[in-house]
Amino acid sequence: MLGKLMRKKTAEPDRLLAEEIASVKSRHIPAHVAIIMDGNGRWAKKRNLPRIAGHHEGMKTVRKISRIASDMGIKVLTLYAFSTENWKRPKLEIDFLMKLPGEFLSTYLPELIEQNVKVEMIGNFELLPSHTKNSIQRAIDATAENDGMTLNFAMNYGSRLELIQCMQEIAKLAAEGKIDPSEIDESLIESHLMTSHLPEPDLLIRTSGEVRLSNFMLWQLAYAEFSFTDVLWPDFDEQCMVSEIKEFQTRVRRFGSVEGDGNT
Ligand code: V07
Repeated sequence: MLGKLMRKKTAEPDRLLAEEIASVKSRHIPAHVAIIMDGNGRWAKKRNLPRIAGHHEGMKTVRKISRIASDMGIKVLTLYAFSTENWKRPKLEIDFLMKLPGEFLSTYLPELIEQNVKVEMIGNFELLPSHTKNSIQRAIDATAENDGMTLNFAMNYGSRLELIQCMQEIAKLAAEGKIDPSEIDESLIESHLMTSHLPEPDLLIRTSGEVRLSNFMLWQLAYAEFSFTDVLWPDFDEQCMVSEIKEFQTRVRRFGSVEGDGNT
């Protein structure tokens, strides 16, 4: 009896969600969604828990949102997991954060493989602790042949550093006489960014009510739709993600056209 009641309680939202996914899929799906996963510390504070408890809960949200993004047919999901500024946090918190990729992957890698997800990373890989690098590299290798959704983690990523490295590479080519400065255009710059192989994000979501970019994909987000939600990342669920995509679908994308690009 109890089992039946519990099933009824959970099956109905599942069916509604499945219907919503089907309806969302019949319209234009953003190819690339980028998310700033903010509010983990605040989620923990509200519950009198240590910040690391919020980070751990946030990791479970990563799993939920990756799965539904893949179900909706999103081709690339970029998640801002650790910024170059995050090194300023207390050492114990950093140590905990650096263990999350290993924990996440030892729990969920089989599931990602089953979903045909390809794991990738942008950011300065070399400066991560070796146990973190090893976990991520193993996941990248194990999923390299997958051709479903790309789950792209921004780890030790900062957009200004990315642009500095890009400019240094291009300046070197110019100094060596391999290119002429007049050949520097958008496509050359893009080819020297960490996202050179990915489409530009169509949608940026930031959770937890902060309305800032915080050094995230400054070049790549030039034409993206932005969505800021007050929901804290650990509370951001499948329904929130579907609603974000539905909202995206109602916005008219007019970039490059004469009308309504906001600069005339
Ligand atoms: C982290 C959980 C999500 C909220 C934001 C802060 C804490 C998953 C990963 C991860 C990274 C690379 C990878 C597999 C998983 C992760 C960090 C923090 C540093 F290949 N969640 N998560 N990495 N949080």
